[in-house]
Amino acid sequence: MPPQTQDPRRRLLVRHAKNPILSAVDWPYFINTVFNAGAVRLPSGETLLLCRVEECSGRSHLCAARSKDGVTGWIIDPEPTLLPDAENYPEESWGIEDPRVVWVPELEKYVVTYTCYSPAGPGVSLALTHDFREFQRIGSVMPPEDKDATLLPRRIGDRWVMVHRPMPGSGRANIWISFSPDLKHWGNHTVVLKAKRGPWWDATKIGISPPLIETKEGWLMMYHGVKFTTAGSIYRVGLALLDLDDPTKCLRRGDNWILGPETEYERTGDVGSAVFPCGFTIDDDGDTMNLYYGAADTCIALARGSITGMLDWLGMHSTPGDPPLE
Ligand code: BMA
Repeated sequence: MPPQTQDPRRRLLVRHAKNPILSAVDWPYFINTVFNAGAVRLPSGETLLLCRVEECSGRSHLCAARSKDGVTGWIIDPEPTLLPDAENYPEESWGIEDPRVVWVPELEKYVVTYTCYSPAGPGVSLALTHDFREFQRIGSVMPPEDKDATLLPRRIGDRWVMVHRPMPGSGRANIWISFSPDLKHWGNHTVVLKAKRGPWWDATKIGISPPLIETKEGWLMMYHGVKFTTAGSIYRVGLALLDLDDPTKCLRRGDNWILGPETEYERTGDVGSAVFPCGFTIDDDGDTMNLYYGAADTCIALARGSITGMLDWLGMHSTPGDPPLE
């Protein structure tokens, strides 16, 4: 067995020394936990995290935190930024969760995909914003049970593309892609990546993590896998590459996870053994990724890595296409 320092995963994502970078004690109002944040770099150069905040009722809302260096000095909205609107959107009556944010040049707006939660179950909703102060809701676009959704930042052909994770009765949850002419009406639903079986880290339940990254080689997709064990679930993150022109086609799927719960703040919390990235920013070099992830459903942590490094790793540690289930 090679020493851990030889493990190629170690070089892909490096945890920040100041982790966790945000937790409930930092909040200007009383909350239970803060985790699973969408992330963008604003035109000012600031990093904005749109965080999932869990209230002491157990329901969640979204709150924006801004920082000059993306690590320290966070200025957090003094009140919730986006609250569930159960009156007009009953699908949000149990809260809103896990936002992913993409800048869409054609719309000159950020599109937020988030989980709307109600007695009917979790579904997918969309909202548009240009400043993270005013939001224009498109409403629910995927009925329960469905979650873990992100929009591609541009149309392919003339259709918008959404990656998401419906939850069928069988319990095996795969990643799907759907298409829309107008962001509201979605169809041509296609499975793009299937959950594996048996001992794999990504058996039974998978879903996207942050938004996809457009590279020359394809859409780089970080996705989470859930391993069920007798001691509970373990949430980890791995990589796949989708075809640029036809993202329903998986070009490569990594064998191993690249980020899993290891540290105290990832292993211990409201939901232990969970790392759950929903957003990243990219530095001026166009290659260094700052990946923001929820740790143990309790706080937000940061890991940095190189996109080129991830593509190189995928080239060496993956199987072409989406391998068969067995
Ligand atoms: C998933 C989502 C995430 C959560 C994770 C671990 O199903 O609901 O919001 O972080 O479980 O509890």
